[in-house]
Amino acid sequence: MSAAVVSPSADQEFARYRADFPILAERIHGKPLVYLDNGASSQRPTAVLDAERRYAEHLHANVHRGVHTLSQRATDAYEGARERVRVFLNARTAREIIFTRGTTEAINLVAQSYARPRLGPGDEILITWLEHHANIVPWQMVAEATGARLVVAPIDRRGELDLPAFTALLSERTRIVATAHVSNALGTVLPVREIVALAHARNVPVLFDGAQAVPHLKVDVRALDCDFYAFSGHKMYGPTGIGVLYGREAILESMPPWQGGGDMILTVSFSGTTYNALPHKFEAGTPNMGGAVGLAAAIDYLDRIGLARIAAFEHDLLEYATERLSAIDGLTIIGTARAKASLVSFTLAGVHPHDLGTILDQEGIAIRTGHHCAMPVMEFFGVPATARASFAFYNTRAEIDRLVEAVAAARALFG
Ligand code: 7TS
Repeated sequence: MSAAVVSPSADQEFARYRADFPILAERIHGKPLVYLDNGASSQRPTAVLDAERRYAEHLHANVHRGVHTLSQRATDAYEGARERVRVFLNARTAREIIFTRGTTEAINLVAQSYARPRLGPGDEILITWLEHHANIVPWQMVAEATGARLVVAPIDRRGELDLPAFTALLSERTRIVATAHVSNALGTVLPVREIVALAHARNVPVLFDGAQAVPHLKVDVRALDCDFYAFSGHKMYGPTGIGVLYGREAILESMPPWQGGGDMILTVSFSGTTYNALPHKFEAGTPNMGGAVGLAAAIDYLDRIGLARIAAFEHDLLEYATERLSAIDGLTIIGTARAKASLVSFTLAGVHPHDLGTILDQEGIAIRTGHHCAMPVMEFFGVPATARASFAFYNTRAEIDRLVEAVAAARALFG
Protein backbone atom coordinates (compact mmCIF):
# COMPACT_ATOMS: atom_id res chain seq x y z
CA MET A 1 0.00 0.00 0.00
CA SER A 2 1.19 3.52 -0.70
CA ALA A 3 1.92 6.04 2.03
CA ALA A 4 -1.03 7.75 3.65
CA VAL A 5 -1.80 11.18 2.31
CA VAL A 6 -3.97 12.42 5.14
CA SER A 7 -2.75 15.08 7.52
CA PRO A 8 -3.01 14.48 11.30
CA SER A 9 -5.75 17.08 11.47
CA ALA A 10 -7.90 14.94 9.17
CA ASP A 11 -8.59 12.60 12.08
CA GLN A 12 -9.98 15.50 14.13
CA GLU A 13 -11.87 16.87 11.20
CA PHE A 14 -13.54 13.56 10.41
CA ALA A 15 -14.23 12.88 14.10
CA ARG A 16 -16.52 15.93 13.98
CA TYR A 17 -18.93 13.99 11.73
CA ARG A 18 -19.54 11.53 14.56
CA ALA A 19 -22.04 13.95 16.07
CA ASP A 20 -24.18 13.46 12.94
CA PHE A 21 -24.74 9.80 13.88
CA PRO A 22 -26.84 9.53 17.07
CA ILE A 23 -26.23 5.78 17.46
CA LEU A 24 -22.48 6.30 17.86
CA ALA A 25 -23.18 7.69 21.34
CA GLU A 26 -24.61 4.33 22.48
CA ARG A 27 -22.91 2.41 25.24
CA ILE A 28 -22.63 -1.35 24.92
CA HIS A 29 -22.04 -3.35 28.11
CA GLY A 30 -21.30 -0.02 29.76
CA LYS A 31 -18.55 0.89 27.27
CA PRO A 32 -18.63 3.46 24.46
CA LEU A 33 -19.62 1.74 21.22
CA VAL A 34 -16.83 1.12 18.69
CA TYR A 35 -18.71 0.31 15.53
CA LEU A 36 -16.52 -1.60 13.09
CA ASP A 37 -19.17 -3.56 11.20
CA ASN A 38 -19.83 -1.01 8.49
CA GLY A 39 -19.34 -3.58 5.73
CA ALA A 40 -22.45 -5.38 6.95
CA SER A 41 -24.50 -2.20 7.52
CA SER A 42 -23.34 1.34 8.15
CA GLN A 43 -25.15 3.76 10.46
CA ARG A 44 -27.46 6.57 9.42
CA PRO A 45 -26.83 10.27 10.02
CA THR A 46 -29.53 12.59 11.31
CA ALA A 47 -29.85 14.05 7.81
CA VAL A 48 -31.07 10.68 6.53
CA LEU A 49 -33.32 9.99 9.53
CA ASP A 50 -34.84 13.48 9.15
CA ALA A 51 -35.45 12.99 5.43
CA GLU A 52 -37.25 9.70 6.09
CA ARG A 53 -39.33 11.29 8.82
CA ARG A 54 -40.16 14.37 6.74
CA TYR A 55 -41.28 12.09 3.91
CA ALA A 56 -43.55 10.16 6.28
CA GLU A 57 -44.95 13.28 7.92
CA HIS A 58 -45.51 15.47 4.87
CA LEU A 59 -45.23 13.62 1.58
CA HIS A 60 -46.40 10.05 1.91
CA ALA A 61 -49.10 8.43 -0.22
CA ASN A 62 -48.89 5.80 -2.93
CA VAL A 63 -46.93 6.83 -6.03
CA HIS A 64 -47.80 7.07 -9.73
CA ARG A 65 -51.50 6.55 -8.99
CA GLY A 66 -53.50 9.29 -7.35
CA VAL A 67 -54.30 12.68 -8.77
CA HIS A 68 -54.49 13.96 -5.22
CA THR A 69 -51.78 16.24 -3.92
CA LEU A 70 -50.09 13.86 -1.53
CA SER A 71 -49.75 11.19 -4.19
CA GLN A 72 -48.14 13.76 -6.44
CA ARG A 73 -45.79 14.83 -3.64
CA ALA A 74 -44.81 11.22 -2.99
CA THR A 75 -44.25 10.64 -6.71
CA ASP A 76 -42.12 13.78 -6.95
CA ALA A 77 -40.08 12.72 -3.91
CA TYR A 78 -39.57 9.21 -5.27
CA GLU A 79 -38.69 10.31 -8.80
CA GLY A 80 -36.52 13.08 -7.37
CA ALA A 81 -34.58 10.42 -5.47
CA ARG A 82 -34.10 8.50 -8.70
CA GLU A 83 -32.68 11.60 -10.37
CA ARG A 84 -30.38 12.09 -7.39
CA VAL A 85 -29.05 8.54 -7.86
CA ARG A 86 -28.60 9.19 -11.57
CA VAL A 87 -26.40 12.18 -10.85
CA PHE A 88 -24.48 10.26 -8.16
CA LEU A 89 -23.62 7.49 -10.63
CA ASN A 90 -23.35 9.82 -13.64
CA ALA A 91 -25.83 7.66 -15.56
CA ARG A 92 -27.16 9.09 -18.82
CA THR A 93 -30.83 9.03 -17.89
CA ALA A 94 -33.02 8.22 -14.89
CA ARG A 95 -34.54 5.44 -17.03
CA GLU A 96 -31.33 3.56 -16.27
CA ILE A 97 -31.91 3.66 -12.51
CA ILE A 98 -34.06 0.83 -11.13
CA PHE A 99 -34.89 0.84 -7.43
CA THR A 100 -34.63 -2.58 -5.80
CA ARG A 101 -34.56 -3.91 -2.25
CA GLY A 102 -30.78 -3.99 -2.41
CA THR A 103 -27.78 -5.48 -4.16
CA THR A 104 -29.13 -9.01 -3.87
CA GLU A 105 -32.37 -8.20 -5.62
CA ALA A 106 -30.56 -6.16 -8.28
CA ILE A 107 -28.30 -9.09 -9.20
CA ASN A 108 -31.23 -11.50 -9.20
CA LEU A 109 -33.07 -9.15 -11.56
CA VAL A 110 -30.20 -9.29 -14.06
CA ALA A 111 -29.81 -13.04 -13.64
CA GLN A 112 -33.50 -13.72 -14.23
CA SER A 113 -34.35 -11.07 -16.78
CA TYR A 114 -31.12 -10.63 -18.75
CA ALA A 115 -29.38 -14.00 -18.47
CA ARG A 116 -32.09 -16.60 -18.09
CA PRO A 117 -33.94 -15.94 -21.38
CA ARG A 118 -30.68 -15.71 -23.34
CA LEU A 119 -28.58 -18.57 -22.01
CA GLY A 120 -28.53 -22.22 -22.98
CA PRO A 121 -26.27 -25.27 -22.80
CA GLY A 122 -22.69 -24.42 -23.74
CA ASP A 123 -23.00 -20.79 -22.63
CA GLU A 124 -20.88 -19.52 -19.74
CA ILE A 125 -21.25 -17.02 -16.91
CA LEU A 126 -17.88 -15.73 -15.66
CA ILE A 127 -17.50 -14.66 -12.03
CA THR A 128 -14.51 -14.67 -9.64
CA TRP A 129 -13.50 -16.65 -6.59
CA LEU A 130 -14.00 -13.72 -4.20
CA GLU A 131 -17.69 -13.06 -4.75
CA HIS A 132 -20.32 -12.60 -2.05
CA HIS A 133 -22.99 -15.32 -2.23
CA ALA A 134 -25.32 -12.69 -3.73
CA ASN A 135 -23.10 -12.73 -6.82
CA ILE A 136 -22.79 -16.52 -6.94
CA VAL A 137 -26.11 -18.15 -6.13
CA PRO A 138 -28.31 -16.18 -8.61
CA TRP A 139 -25.95 -17.30 -11.40
CA GLN A 140 -25.98 -20.89 -10.18
CA MET A 141 -29.78 -20.78 -10.33
CA VAL A 142 -29.67 -19.48 -13.91
CA ALA A 143 -27.06 -22.09 -14.84
CA GLU A 144 -29.25 -24.81 -13.42
CA ALA A 145 -32.33 -23.56 -15.25
CA THR A 146 -30.64 -23.09 -18.64
CA GLY A 147 -27.84 -25.65 -18.79
CA ALA A 148 -25.25 -22.86 -18.90
CA ARG A 149 -22.02 -23.23 -16.94
CA LEU A 150 -20.68 -21.06 -14.11
CA VAL A 151 -16.97 -20.36 -14.64
CA VAL A 152 -14.92 -19.00 -11.74
CA ALA A 153 -11.77 -16.94 -12.27
CA PRO A 154 -9.11 -17.66 -9.62
CA ILE A 155 -7.54 -15.30 -7.09
CA ASP A 156 -4.02 -15.41 -5.64
CA ARG A 157 -2.80 -15.62 -2.04
CA ARG A 158 -3.02 -11.86 -1.65
CA GLY A 159 -6.68 -12.01 -2.60
CA GLU A 160 -6.14 -10.32 -5.96
CA LEU A 161 -7.89 -11.45 -9.10
CA ASP A 162 -5.60 -13.48 -11.36
CA LEU A 163 -6.11 -11.27 -14.41
CA PRO A 164 -4.25 -13.50 -16.93
CA ALA A 165 -6.39 -16.45 -15.81
CA PHE A 166 -9.53 -14.28 -16.02
CA THR A 167 -8.52 -13.26 -19.56
CA ALA A 168 -7.98 -16.89 -20.54
CA LEU A 169 -11.38 -17.89 -19.16
CA LEU A 170 -13.19 -15.24 -21.23
CA SER A 171 -14.21 -16.96 -24.42
CA GLU A 172 -16.73 -16.95 -27.26
CA ARG A 173 -18.95 -18.96 -24.88
CA THR A 174 -19.00 -16.23 -22.20
CA ARG A 175 -22.40 -14.50 -22.12
CA ILE A 176 -21.94 -12.27 -19.06
CA VAL A 177 -19.20 -11.28 -16.62
CA ALA A 178 -20.24 -10.51 -13.03
CA THR A 179 -17.68 -9.47 -10.40
CA ALA A 180 -17.44 -7.49 -7.21
CA HIS A 181 -16.05 -3.96 -7.41
CA VAL A 182 -14.72 -4.36 -3.86
CA SER A 183 -14.61 -7.71 -2.02
CA ASN A 184 -16.52 -7.80 1.26
CA ALA A 185 -14.41 -10.60 2.74
CA LEU A 186 -10.95 -9.37 1.71
CA GLY A 187 -11.26 -5.69 0.89
CA THR A 188 -9.69 -6.19 -2.55
CA VAL A 189 -10.50 -3.47 -5.09
CA LEU A 190 -10.88 -5.26 -8.40
CA PRO A 191 -9.36 -3.97 -11.67
CA VAL A 192 -12.76 -2.95 -12.97
CA ARG A 193 -11.58 -0.96 -15.97
CA GLU A 194 -9.46 -3.84 -17.22
CA ILE A 195 -12.35 -6.26 -16.66
CA VAL A 196 -14.69 -4.09 -18.76
CA ALA A 197 -12.09 -3.62 -21.51
CA LEU A 198 -11.41 -7.36 -21.72
CA ALA A 199 -15.09 -8.33 -21.67
CA HIS A 200 -16.20 -5.66 -24.13
CA ALA A 201 -13.47 -6.69 -26.55
CA ARG A 202 -15.49 -9.90 -26.81
CA ASN A 203 -18.87 -8.12 -26.73
CA VAL A 204 -19.63 -9.55 -23.30
CA PRO A 205 -21.65 -7.35 -20.92
CA VAL A 206 -20.34 -6.71 -17.40
CA LEU A 207 -22.16 -6.45 -14.08
CA PHE A 208 -20.40 -5.03 -11.03
CA ASP A 209 -21.54 -5.78 -7.51
CA GLY A 210 -20.79 -2.40 -5.98
CA ALA A 211 -22.19 -3.06 -2.48
CA GLN A 212 -18.78 -2.49 -0.85
CA ALA A 213 -17.58 0.14 -3.31
CA VAL A 214 -20.14 2.97 -3.31
CA PRO A 215 -19.56 4.03 0.33
CA HIS A 216 -15.80 4.27 -0.22
CA LEU A 217 -15.00 5.20 -3.83
CA LYS A 218 -16.42 7.60 -6.37
CA VAL A 219 -18.31 5.48 -8.89
CA ASP A 220 -19.03 6.81 -12.36
CA VAL A 221 -20.84 4.24 -14.49
CA ARG A 222 -20.10 6.10 -17.71
CA ALA A 223 -16.39 6.27 -16.99
CA LEU A 224 -16.44 2.60 -15.94
CA ASP A 225 -18.42 1.78 -19.07
CA CYS A 226 -20.04 -1.18 -17.29
CA ASP A 227 -23.43 -2.52 -18.35
CA PHE A 228 -24.92 -3.13 -14.91
CA TYR A 229 -24.00 -1.82 -11.47
CA ALA A 230 -25.70 -2.92 -8.22
CA PHE A 231 -25.56 -1.51 -4.69
CA SER A 232 -27.46 -1.24 -1.39
CA GLY A 233 -28.55 1.83 0.56
CA HIS A 234 -27.81 0.40 4.00
CA LYS A 235 -24.07 0.08 3.40
CA MET A 236 -23.76 3.73 2.37
CA TYR A 237 -25.39 5.45 5.37
CA GLY A 238 -28.88 5.06 3.92
CA PRO A 239 -31.89 2.95 4.90
CA THR A 240 -32.35 -0.81 4.56
CA GLY A 241 -34.74 -2.25 1.99
CA ILE A 242 -33.61 0.09 -0.79
CA GLY A 243 -30.93 -0.43 -3.40
CA VAL A 244 -30.20 0.29 -7.01
CA LEU A 245 -29.63 -1.49 -10.26
CA TYR A 246 -28.03 0.72 -12.88
CA GLY A 247 -28.41 -0.75 -16.35
CA ARG A 248 -27.45 0.54 -19.76
CA GLU A 249 -30.70 1.74 -21.32
CA ALA A 250 -30.51 -0.28 -24.55
CA ILE A 251 -29.91 -3.49 -22.61
CA LEU A 252 -32.68 -2.79 -20.10
CA GLU A 253 -35.03 -2.08 -23.03
CA SER A 254 -34.25 -5.48 -24.47
CA MET A 255 -35.03 -7.30 -21.21
CA PRO A 256 -38.47 -8.64 -20.24
CA PRO A 257 -39.96 -7.68 -16.86
CA TRP A 258 -39.04 -10.15 -14.15
CA GLN A 259 -41.92 -9.57 -11.74
CA GLY A 260 -45.49 -8.79 -12.74
CA GLY A 261 -47.96 -6.57 -10.95
CA GLY A 262 -49.06 -2.98 -10.55
CA ASP A 263 -46.96 -0.06 -11.84
CA MET A 264 -45.04 -2.18 -14.36
CA ILE A 265 -47.93 -2.29 -16.85
CA LEU A 266 -49.60 0.16 -19.23
CA THR A 267 -52.74 -1.89 -19.95
CA VAL A 268 -53.96 -5.23 -18.72
CA SER A 269 -56.63 -7.43 -20.26
CA PHE A 270 -57.06 -11.17 -20.31
CA SER A 271 -56.07 -11.22 -23.94
CA GLY A 272 -52.75 -9.56 -23.18
CA THR A 273 -50.84 -7.01 -21.17
CA THR A 274 -48.56 -4.20 -22.31
CA TYR A 275 -45.63 -3.23 -20.17
CA ASN A 276 -44.70 0.16 -18.84
CA ALA A 277 -41.62 2.06 -19.98
CA LEU A 278 -38.29 2.09 -18.16
CA PRO A 279 -37.64 2.19 -15.30
CA HIS A 280 -41.17 1.25 -14.14
CA LYS A 281 -41.12 -1.98 -16.15
CA PHE A 282 -38.83 -3.41 -13.49
CA GLU A 283 -40.60 -2.00 -10.43
CA ALA A 284 -43.72 -4.08 -9.92
CA GLY A 285 -45.83 -3.16 -6.91
CA THR A 286 -45.59 -0.27 -4.47
CA PRO A 287 -41.92 0.63 -4.06
CA ASN A 288 -40.03 1.75 -0.96
CA MET A 289 -40.56 5.49 -1.40
CA GLY A 290 -39.36 6.46 2.08
CA GLY A 291 -36.26 4.34 1.52
CA ALA A 292 -35.52 6.03 -1.80
CA VAL A 293 -35.87 9.45 -0.18
CA GLY A 294 -33.52 8.35 2.61
CA LEU A 295 -31.02 7.04 0.08
CA ALA A 296 -31.07 10.36 -1.77
CA ALA A 297 -30.41 12.13 1.55
CA ALA A 298 -27.47 9.77 2.20
CA ILE A 299 -26.05 10.67 -1.21
CA ASP A 300 -26.43 14.39 -0.44
CA TYR A 301 -24.67 13.82 2.86
CA LEU A 302 -21.80 11.88 1.24
CA ASP A 303 -21.45 14.53 -1.44
CA ARG A 304 -21.19 17.27 1.15
CA ILE A 305 -18.17 15.54 2.68
CA GLY A 306 -16.83 14.36 -0.67
CA LEU A 307 -16.05 10.76 -1.59
CA ALA A 308 -12.50 11.58 -2.62
CA ARG A 309 -11.79 12.96 0.86
CA ILE A 310 -13.55 10.01 2.46
CA ALA A 311 -11.46 7.58 0.40
CA ALA A 312 -8.21 9.28 1.43
CA PHE A 313 -9.17 9.37 5.10
CA GLU A 314 -10.33 5.73 5.14
CA HIS A 315 -7.15 4.68 3.38
CA ASP A 316 -5.20 6.24 6.22
CA LEU A 317 -7.36 4.39 8.79
CA LEU A 318 -6.86 1.14 6.90
CA GLU A 319 -3.08 1.54 6.85
CA TYR A 320 -3.03 2.37 10.53
CA ALA A 321 -5.21 -0.63 11.43
CA THR A 322 -3.20 -2.95 9.18
CA GLU A 323 0.08 -1.85 10.75
CA ARG A 324 -1.13 -2.11 14.34
CA LEU A 325 -3.03 -5.39 13.95
CA SER A 326 -0.10 -7.01 12.08
CA ALA A 327 2.09 -6.38 15.10
CA ILE A 328 -0.07 -8.69 17.29
CA ASP A 329 1.57 -12.06 17.80
CA GLY A 330 -0.46 -14.86 16.14
CA LEU A 331 -2.59 -12.51 14.04
CA THR A 332 -2.77 -13.21 10.29
CA ILE A 333 -4.37 -10.79 7.90
CA ILE A 334 -6.46 -12.52 5.24
CA GLY A 335 -6.48 -10.38 2.11
CA THR A 336 -3.37 -8.35 1.43
CA ALA A 337 -4.19 -7.01 -2.02
CA ARG A 338 -2.21 -3.96 -3.12
CA ALA A 339 -5.45 -2.10 -3.78
CA LYS A 340 -7.73 -2.44 -0.77
CA ALA A 341 -10.68 -0.51 0.61
CA SER A 342 -11.69 0.00 4.17
CA LEU A 343 -11.64 -3.39 5.87
CA VAL A 344 -9.29 -5.85 7.54
CA SER A 345 -10.10 -9.58 7.76
CA PHE A 346 -7.92 -11.62 10.10
CA THR A 347 -7.49 -14.78 12.12
CA LEU A 348 -5.94 -15.06 15.56
CA ALA A 349 -4.03 -18.22 16.49
CA GLY A 350 -5.78 -20.16 19.25
CA VAL A 351 -8.92 -18.01 19.30
CA HIS A 352 -11.91 -18.86 17.11
CA PRO A 353 -13.25 -15.77 15.33
CA HIS A 354 -16.67 -16.24 16.92
CA ASP A 355 -15.14 -16.30 20.41
CA LEU A 356 -13.11 -13.23 19.53
CA GLY A 357 -16.28 -11.48 18.34
CA THR A 358 -17.98 -12.24 21.65
CA ILE A 359 -14.99 -11.08 23.69
CA LEU A 360 -14.81 -7.83 21.72
CA ASP A 361 -18.54 -7.28 22.13
CA GLN A 362 -18.03 -7.30 25.90
CA GLU A 363 -15.70 -4.34 25.30
CA GLY A 364 -18.34 -2.52 23.24
CA ILE A 365 -16.53 -3.29 19.98
CA ALA A 366 -18.71 -4.50 17.08
CA ILE A 367 -16.94 -6.52 14.41
CA ARG A 368 -18.25 -9.21 12.08
CA THR A 369 -17.09 -12.80 12.40
CA GLY A 370 -17.87 -15.76 10.19
CA HIS A 371 -17.65 -16.55 6.49
CA HIS A 372 -19.07 -13.16 5.45
CA CYS A 373 -21.36 -14.86 2.92
CA ALA A 374 -18.24 -15.67 0.92
CA MET A 375 -17.66 -19.33 1.75
CA PRO A 376 -15.46 -19.98 -1.32
CA VAL A 377 -13.05 -17.28 -0.08
CA MET A 378 -12.78 -19.02 3.29
CA GLU A 379 -12.21 -22.33 1.52
CA PHE A 380 -9.49 -20.77 -0.65
CA PHE A 381 -7.58 -19.48 2.37
CA GLY A 382 -8.21 -22.69 4.32
CA VAL A 383 -9.96 -20.97 7.23
CA PRO A 384 -13.48 -21.66 8.55
CA ALA A 385 -14.08 -18.00 9.31
CA THR A 386 -12.35 -14.67 9.86
CA ALA A 387 -12.84 -11.68 12.11
CA ARG A 388 -13.49 -8.53 10.08
CA ALA A 389 -13.19 -4.92 11.10
CA SER A 390 -14.76 -2.71 8.43
CA PHE A 391 -14.42 1.05 8.60
CA ALA A 392 -16.45 4.15 7.93
CA PHE A 393 -15.26 7.75 7.83
CA TYR A 394 -16.70 8.22 11.35
CA ASN A 395 -14.20 5.75 12.81
CA THR A 396 -11.08 7.06 14.50
CA ARG A 397 -7.53 5.97 15.24
CA ALA A 398 -8.48 5.89 18.92
CA GLU A 399 -11.15 3.30 18.09
CA ILE A 400 -8.61 1.22 16.21
CA ASP A 401 -6.37 1.44 19.28
CA ARG A 402 -9.22 0.03 21.36
CA LEU A 403 -9.70 -2.79 18.86
CA VAL A 404 -5.98 -3.59 18.89
CA GLU A 405 -5.81 -3.60 22.69
CA ALA A 406 -8.85 -5.88 22.97
CA VAL A 407 -7.54 -8.30 20.33
CA ALA A 408 -4.12 -8.39 21.98
CA ALA A 409 -5.75 -9.04 25.37
CA ALA A 410 -7.80 -11.91 23.91
CA ARG A 411 -4.65 -13.40 22.43
CA ALA A 412 -2.85 -13.15 25.77
CA LEU A 413 -5.75 -14.77 27.62
CA PHE A 414 -6.85 -17.51 25.24
CA GLY A 415 -4.31 -17.81 22.42
N1 7TS B 1 -22.44 -8.03 -2.41
C1 7TS B 1 -21.47 -7.70 -1.53
C2 7TS B 1 -20.08 -7.47 -2.02
C3 7TS B 1 -21.80 -7.57 -0.18
O1 7TS B 1 -20.84 -7.22 0.68
C4 7TS B 1 -23.14 -7.77 0.24
C5 7TS B 1 -23.52 -7.73 1.69
C6 7TS B 1 -24.09 -8.08 -0.73
C7 7TS B 1 -23.71 -8.21 -2.04
C8 7TS B 1 -25.53 -8.25 -0.37
O2 7TS B 1 -26.08 -7.01 -0.06
P1 7TS B 1 -27.59 -6.89 0.43
O3 7TS B 1 -27.73 -5.48 0.84
O4 7TS B 1 -28.45 -7.24 -0.73
O5 7TS B 1 -27.75 -7.87 1.56
N2 7TS B 1 -22.44 -7.97 2.55
C9 7TS B 1 -22.51 -8.21 3.88
C10 7TS B 1 -21.37 -8.33 4.67
O6 7TS B 1 -20.22 -8.26 4.25
N3 7TS B 1 -21.75 -8.56 5.92
O7 7TS B 1 -23.09 -8.57 5.99
C11 7TS B 1 -23.57 -8.34 4.72
